[in-house]
Amino acid sequence: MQKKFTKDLSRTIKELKKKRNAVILVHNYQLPEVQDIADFRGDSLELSRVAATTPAKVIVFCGVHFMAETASILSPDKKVIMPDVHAACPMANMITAAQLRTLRKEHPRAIVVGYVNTSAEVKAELDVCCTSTNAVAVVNAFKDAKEVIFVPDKYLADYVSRKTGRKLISWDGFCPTHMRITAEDIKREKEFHPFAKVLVHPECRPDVVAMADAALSTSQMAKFAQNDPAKEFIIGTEVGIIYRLKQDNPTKEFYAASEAAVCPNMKRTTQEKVVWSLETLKQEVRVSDDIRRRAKKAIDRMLEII
Ligand code: CIZ
Ligand code: SF4
Repeated sequence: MQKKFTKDLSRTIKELKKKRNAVILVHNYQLPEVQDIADFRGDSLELSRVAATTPAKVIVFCGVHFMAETASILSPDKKVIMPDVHAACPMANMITAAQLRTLRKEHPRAIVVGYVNTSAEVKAELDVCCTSTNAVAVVNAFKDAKEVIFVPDKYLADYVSRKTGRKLISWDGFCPTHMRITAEDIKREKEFHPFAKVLVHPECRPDVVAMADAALSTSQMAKFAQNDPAKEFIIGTEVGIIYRLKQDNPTKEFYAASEAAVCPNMKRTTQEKVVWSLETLKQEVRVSDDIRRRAKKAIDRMLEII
């Protein structure tokens, strides 16, 4: 019964998509039922780039709020809607534009680098944006800077600092989902699966990152899993990506480092909500022109570096 219902919904979604000239963009951490109706799956930057180039007029963004904002910043002429606009990123909400302005005042000579997991208002205060894929390259591009501020993720800052050999002025932000993955988890999974490679996200705690074979963004994990000869992988990031990894690599095995690494905000979006958003064209995510222009500068500067 449940299966038939899901099938009907996906057919409805297909019809509505056509009617609305819409494209469905789905983040790697979304529920399987949402991944199943994706036109594109990826990380936030990959999806924003699709948003900017697609001929569709409506973007249904299945992810969290800052991601939909980023898509809207890069494609202001399109209507970006979220099936659940309350899907927020707690890490992005750990720093405000006013707090960042104060930090900048305390370090007037610093270059301000900000993770993509920030609100549009915070992006408008940055010199340059970065993602977990390119954070090291972005910081390396400012060799002459006397000081570098890196917000909001203290663990990603720690990882970048180690990789670049630079001291960074960081903020006390973190991802509550990646925090749940512990060194104990990695140790246990390695005992269960001694031949598996350990891939973790750099949002993980430093002791977890230190035990990994590689620290990678989700887009990098997807590529690594496809290209590496290993047949088994322990995955230290939000568990949603495992569904995609298994689909992309049916002959390989993927084990969650911790089943507790679930982002409740990423799980708010469902097929029912996608139907509702396509029917009503809600909830629209828009960024005011002034914020958009300033935030776009920080994103464009990143895109010039990578
Ligand atoms: O940028 C993204 O999509 C995030 C936050 C995670 C990742 O590494 O893909
Ligand atoms: Fe934010 Fe963490 Fe959820 Fe990603 S997994 S959206 S960083 S809370």
